[in-house]
Amino acid sequence: MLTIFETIKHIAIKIDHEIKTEDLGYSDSSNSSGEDQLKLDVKSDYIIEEAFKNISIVKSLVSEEKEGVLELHENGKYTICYDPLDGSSLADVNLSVGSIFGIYQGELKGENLVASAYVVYGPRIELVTAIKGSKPKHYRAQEGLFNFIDEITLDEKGNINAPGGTQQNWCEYHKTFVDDLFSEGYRLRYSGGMVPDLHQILLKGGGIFSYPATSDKPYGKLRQLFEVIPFAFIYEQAGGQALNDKGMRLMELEPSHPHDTSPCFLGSNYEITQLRDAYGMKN
Ligand code: AHM
Ligand code: MG
Repeated sequence: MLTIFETIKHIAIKIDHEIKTEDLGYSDSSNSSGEDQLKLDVKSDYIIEEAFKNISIVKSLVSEEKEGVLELHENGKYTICYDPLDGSSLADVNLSVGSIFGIYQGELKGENLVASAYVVYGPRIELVTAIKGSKPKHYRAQEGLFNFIDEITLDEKGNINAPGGTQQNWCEYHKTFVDDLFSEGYRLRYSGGMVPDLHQILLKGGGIFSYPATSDKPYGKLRQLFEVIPFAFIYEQAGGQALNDKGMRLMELEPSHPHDTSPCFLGSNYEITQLRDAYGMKN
């Protein structure tokens, strides 16, 4: 796993360079969800693919930017599902973006995720890695090297509320849930990039990020293998919880297609209890 995390560090430095220098416009192509791809999406995807091509423990790759599985090494152990540049449409307004990596062993489903990592490209480059049985580790890059900062532990209760999705399309009980948190004094912190939004909650002690089912997106927006499950793992390892809208752990998701999405709620314990009450989920 160390080799994979080391490779991610090299990838992060390269993608950060592209973010700072590449043209911010669209490419001529679209991804498997039918969305137009930015040149940065295509470049980041290429950087990741090239980097893992040489790592023999990597059996295959699945990218948010591509349909299907890219087989790399027959005797490899892991499949890496990744979102090369999440929130890339925020790059042209100079907000933070990120890369997300879910490392799976065996069939592609939540319970087979063995490690995950994400990179935040902001004023600095930061990396968080997680493996089973230990707290997530937080690193910050300086002059091309990643220094270990600390292990991440979520407080039982935070004060950040990051509610995703278009409000007009929320259902009533979701509106009530979000409003009740604000009435308790929670502060709105939402950039529209899930990587910096979830990173902020992790580092500032706690709170909740939600991307619910909406009338226009009944299965949510965020993709299970590349976005939802890797972050669910990190939140659980940090002492928090991660559920879908039925109260099921996101780590129990079993996508039937690599690009399947899920409503998702990730947060510290207090906010997840509030969610269960508002949604009428069983405890
Ligand atoms: P992307 O992978 O196409 O960049 O989409 C994912 C992003 C998340 O970072 C963010 O939470 C969400 O889309 C916001 O979407 P929207 O503004 O459409 O609600
Ligand atoms: Mg994404």
